[in-house]
Amino acid sequence: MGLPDSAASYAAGPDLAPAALRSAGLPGKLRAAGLEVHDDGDLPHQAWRPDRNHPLAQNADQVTASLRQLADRLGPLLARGDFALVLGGNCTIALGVMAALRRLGTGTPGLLYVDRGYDINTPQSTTDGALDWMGLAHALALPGCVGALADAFGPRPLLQAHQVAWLGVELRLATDWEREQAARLGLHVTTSQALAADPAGAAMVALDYLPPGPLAVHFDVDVLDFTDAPLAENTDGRNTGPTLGQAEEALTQAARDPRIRALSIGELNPTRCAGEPDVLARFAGSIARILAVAAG
Ligand SMILES: [Mn+2]
Repeated sequence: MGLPDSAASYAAGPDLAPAALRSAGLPGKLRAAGLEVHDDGDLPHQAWRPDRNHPLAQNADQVTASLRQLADRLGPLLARGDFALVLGGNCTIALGVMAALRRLGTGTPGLLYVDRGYDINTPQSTTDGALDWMGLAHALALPGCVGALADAFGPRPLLQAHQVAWLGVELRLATDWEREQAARLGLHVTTSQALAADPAGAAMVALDYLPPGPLAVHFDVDVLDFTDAPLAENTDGRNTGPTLGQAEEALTQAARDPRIRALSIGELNPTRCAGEPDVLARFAGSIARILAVAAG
């Protein structure tokens, strides 16, 4: 399923990702890897525009409505036993996936959050007003978050700290607020450096921390070394972090985990690789190999 939506982003661009991944041959590569694919299509296209009435939490109502729609669409699909591949869009899509997993009622769900950032800012901790790096603050219902989004999926919090393991965080890019919250809540974090040094080992440590219920993996492509794979909206990751091949190793480890039910991909902006569009096919190939392991 695609979520061609950049309402929570810094600018338009990530809304183009589902179409770009389809054109790069993702469905065909999944089938060639032996998977049975049902393309559930896309939710409505929404391109970012400035929200001058709510500058510090831009387009929050639109984002909330779209995530509720995502959770509703994923529910029946997960209930019939399908694996969900969700193409964002931005990192807030992880909330829609976790809401759907919680509703399954098959145990406490866990989230492996593969991201260069914690994404636990709030409208009060930054002046940017982009919800894409505030998603998990809303899942955890941290002080200062937007009530409507924190309450969008039933009783808050959607997630407790013990349900999330962060993998690939670049600590020097975290805001002071994020560092304080991570320390206060004892968040389980594996750094970008540790992920690149031992991808499978780092993933195993993170997976070990998570509860026994259904597992979702969220893959923000900003975790990647941007020079190796120029895919992310955020270009901070030049010459640091795992290569696409190393990230594939880590996600393959997660794919071997019997709890896995969903993979979401966020923050891919296809205009970033206009000069080297082949990277999209390379990325699609990695995703297909990872999901083939999950299915096997
Ligand atoms: Mn992110």
